[in-house]
Amino acid sequence: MNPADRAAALFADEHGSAASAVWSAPGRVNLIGEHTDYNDGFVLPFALPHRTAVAIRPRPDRLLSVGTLGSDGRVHRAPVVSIDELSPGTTTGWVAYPAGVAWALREAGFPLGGADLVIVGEVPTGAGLSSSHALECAVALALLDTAQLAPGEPNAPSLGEIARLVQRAENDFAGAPTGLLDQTASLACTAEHALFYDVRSGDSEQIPFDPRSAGLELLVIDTRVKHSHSESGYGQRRQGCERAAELLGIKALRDVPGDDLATTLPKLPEELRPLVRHIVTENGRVLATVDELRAGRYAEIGPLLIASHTSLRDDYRVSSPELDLVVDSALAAGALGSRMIGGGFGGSAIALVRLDDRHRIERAVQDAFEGRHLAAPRLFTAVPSAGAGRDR
Ligand code: GAF
Repeated sequence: MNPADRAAALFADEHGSAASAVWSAPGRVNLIGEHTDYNDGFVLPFALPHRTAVAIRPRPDRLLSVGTLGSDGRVHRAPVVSIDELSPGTTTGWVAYPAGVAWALREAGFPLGGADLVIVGEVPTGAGLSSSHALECAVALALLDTAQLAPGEPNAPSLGEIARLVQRAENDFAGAPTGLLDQTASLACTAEHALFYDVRSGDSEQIPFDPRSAGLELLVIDTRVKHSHSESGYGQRRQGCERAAELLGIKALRDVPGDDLATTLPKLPEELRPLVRHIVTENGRVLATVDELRAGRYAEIGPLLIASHTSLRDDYRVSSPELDLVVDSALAAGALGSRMIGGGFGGSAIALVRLDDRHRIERAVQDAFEGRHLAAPRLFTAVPSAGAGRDR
């Protein structure tokens, strides 16, 4: 059963009658453009088929009751909270994500009543595939729907505005200083496309991306080493970038032209130079990848993926031994390109492979993990899929 049907069925079990709507939102893979989003740069994500669904029904008392399907097959209900009493720090654990979205919507002046929610998620958690944003985007859309403000309704906020509200929930309520990549991907991606998104201008373009049509597959390889933004060096990297921009007298590192790197870097303290080099070169790689995809030259993006990983590993220093092992073993076995994705410090990598090589490469990565006595990685083929929407 898909997560939307499951959420609808569980809602009826839990609450004795049907939900008024079910919304779902996907996890994402970022093809390239890592850590560029909070530097006003370019990203190129696509949505995964894995989704988080939220069955919802409004209630009149401004209370929020949230249940989520656990790995034990049971619905775990968090204590009921009053929407009026939500404030950062009052809620911890998984419920901070849906509660944070309600808080951000309330703060922005949206006329929310209360709601009962039942959540079913199938995006792997802690895998760098944006499970928290899938949850937050589905909750945001479901809550807006209870106020007749879902996309398509008169006076509904735009997808860009919803993405910013979700970012506020994540930054100020859940305490993770993330950028705009993941929410935008979850809300705005379409099947068989990657989303070329310019974070500064808010402009986006759907770029056809269907690896199978070129005899290729894009594998996602989850190292099963959990990553967490609030505990990781993510915030430190972000602060480093902001400091560098300030020292250079520019709004964001987006403003350093690629051909100015040689003159720009010596103006900065030694420790900030590799961060700046990564952001500037990564923005260039996004643009180059878009050019290749537009020309239908999918295999040609391989070297760009490899260069992105090298830059994330050596300059931005957000890779991990397990992510490097995936990339090295996949490339040694014939992958056309491979790199870590997402915030880093754990989570997943991708590998672009020829269909005929898939099983050999999969085996090689598994053997490499077994050889180091590491837990077996989880592998699947990523199919660019639809963004968030209403299921029922
Ligand atoms: C995480 C963050 F949530 C994104 O905003 C982005 O910065 C990404 O790491 C790195 O590109 O997924």
